[in-house]
Amino acid sequence: MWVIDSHTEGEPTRLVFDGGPDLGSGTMAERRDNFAANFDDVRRATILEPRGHAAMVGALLCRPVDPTNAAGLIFFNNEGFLGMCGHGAIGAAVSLHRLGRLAIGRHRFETPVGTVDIDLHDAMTATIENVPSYRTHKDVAVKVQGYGTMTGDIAWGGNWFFLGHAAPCAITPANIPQLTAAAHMVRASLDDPSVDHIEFFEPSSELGVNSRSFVLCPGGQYDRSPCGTGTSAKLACLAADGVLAECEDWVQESVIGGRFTARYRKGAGGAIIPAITGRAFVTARAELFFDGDDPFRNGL
Ligand code: PYC
Repeated sequence: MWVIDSHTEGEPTRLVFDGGPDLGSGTMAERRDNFAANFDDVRRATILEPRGHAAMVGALLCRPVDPTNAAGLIFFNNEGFLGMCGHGAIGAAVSLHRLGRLAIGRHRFETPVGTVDIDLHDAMTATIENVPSYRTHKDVAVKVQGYGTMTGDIAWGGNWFFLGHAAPCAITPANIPQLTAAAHMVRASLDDPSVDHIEFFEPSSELGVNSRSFVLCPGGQYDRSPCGTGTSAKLACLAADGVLAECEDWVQESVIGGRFTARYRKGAGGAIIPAITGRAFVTARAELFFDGDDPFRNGL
């Protein structure tokens, strides 16, 4: 299997560009279901130790259903599969460009939750125009053992998010263990298991940055990037509250200081179409081996 690794604002993506499982010719959602049902050992072997690590996000490059689209992408992590992945789509675009398979310019990627536009500006910078994003619940009060009642919104940005109005402590790298523990407790306290990403926000002290966030991903890892789908969910809430105008920039910073610049245009039925700009850097290109005698060949 051939992979190319990158990080987008600190968050890793491993793009499988050759030698991945044959998932047939259905939609990306059908192929994702086939992947989950029949090739979960491939998911694990590709990104877990000893070849990867728990924070790694995988992206399987697929032939698109619509030949006018650039590619299909199926995103996966240490625990399972993602609907969309903003940092992963930016990483995939930059990596495909490095491989000579994607020109600078505008393209479309098919994902399990819809087709997204990607504008590759240069060899490291891309804007992803995400799937329609929207808030479903405002000011949900959640009783969280050890933390009292925490309130937040629930929104879709290509994955489901609970967006806490307040953080349990300052959003700093030193507090990542406490933030992770609190976000785990929030997730365990929510009624809806499909809401599997938890975000906390605080205002940023950096000039030109609107907000700093902490994002817990479904596999228990924190997002090193500001999270493309999470920023999309945030924009959906800001738009619904009338505090961010169409086309106005919103700069979202991650707990480790990575930044996305985001904006939205209005979509159908009250949804917004978020656009997220960020940078990715290619870190490696490798052939992965799976030795039949290796007791840990399917990952740890
Ligand atoms: O950037 O959308 C994102 C994302 C989801 C999970 C990790 N990153």
